[in-house]
Amino acid sequence: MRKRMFLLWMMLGCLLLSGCGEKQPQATEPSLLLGFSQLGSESSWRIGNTRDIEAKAAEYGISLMMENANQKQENQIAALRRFIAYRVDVIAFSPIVEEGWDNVLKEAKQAGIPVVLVDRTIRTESEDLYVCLIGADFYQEGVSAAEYLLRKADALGKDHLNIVEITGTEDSTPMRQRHAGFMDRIAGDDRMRVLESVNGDFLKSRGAECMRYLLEKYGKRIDVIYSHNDEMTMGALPEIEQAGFKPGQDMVIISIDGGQEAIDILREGKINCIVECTPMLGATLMETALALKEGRPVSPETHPVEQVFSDEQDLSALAPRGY
Ligand code: GYE
Repeated sequence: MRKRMFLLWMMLGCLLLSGCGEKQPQATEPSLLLGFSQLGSESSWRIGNTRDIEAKAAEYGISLMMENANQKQENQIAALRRFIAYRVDVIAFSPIVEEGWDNVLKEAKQAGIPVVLVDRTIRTESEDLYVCLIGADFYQEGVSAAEYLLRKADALGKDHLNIVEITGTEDSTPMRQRHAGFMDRIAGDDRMRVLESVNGDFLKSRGAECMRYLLEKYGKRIDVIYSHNDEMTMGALPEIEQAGFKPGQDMVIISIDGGQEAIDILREGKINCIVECTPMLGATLMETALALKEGRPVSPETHPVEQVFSDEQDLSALAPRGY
């Protein structure tokens, strides 16, 4: 793959250097060149998303320039600038945070290259700096997590539940909206009390650190852990066990994503509920890129259909998750 990418970049470089930047109608020319800036590899969700985009680009015969920003916004901005310099047909990116994109997006607009947001959204001065968003409804995911908890509280007959929240990357769309949806939905139910929200940056190691801190501070007062992704949940679980508690029994564990490893842990009973967030956005991205290249209209927002997996269901027949 790397070798193929390298050759492609070399070919493009030669074309630019020889003053032939304009695409020539050659038999070997790909139908569409898509530049995609992935934000990092922080989770199995992200790795699944990267693989899906690569696989779908190959399936659709779309030439993909993929760059991984390793969790740094400045790397993403640099990648977008390279895509503009290479005059790709379409730029797509998964913005690590919501703010700080206006300048580079204005450059893309001036170059006449349409921009598609994948997975997360941004805040801009003007909405016309990008064409559309393909990603999950994170607010609804937060609402679904809260609705599971309300049902669980009924089932347990509890009149009081202390909640701790481990959130994703600060200022990212899933962090903001998963928090907001959850808080809005539990508001007004006086059984629910949030002790503290801490930032785990969507990382397993940070999930463990956050959990250690929360256990030291609140110990057995914690009834519920709401974690914004599976990775942080999997970091937190061993900490809970080491502190002498049984996750899934002494503490209700709610997670988001639904990768295979977490689903297996849910089946073991150590996680109570996982709200699905699918990383399989590649096909919609390829369809969108082709439509943009051909000047067809695209829908401004596309959300994948998502489910909730929990200890309320029989999950024995659930198909392999693929991420
Ligand atoms: O939930 C998390 C990943 O933006 C939906 O980012 C994505 C989130 C996903 O790191 O695992």
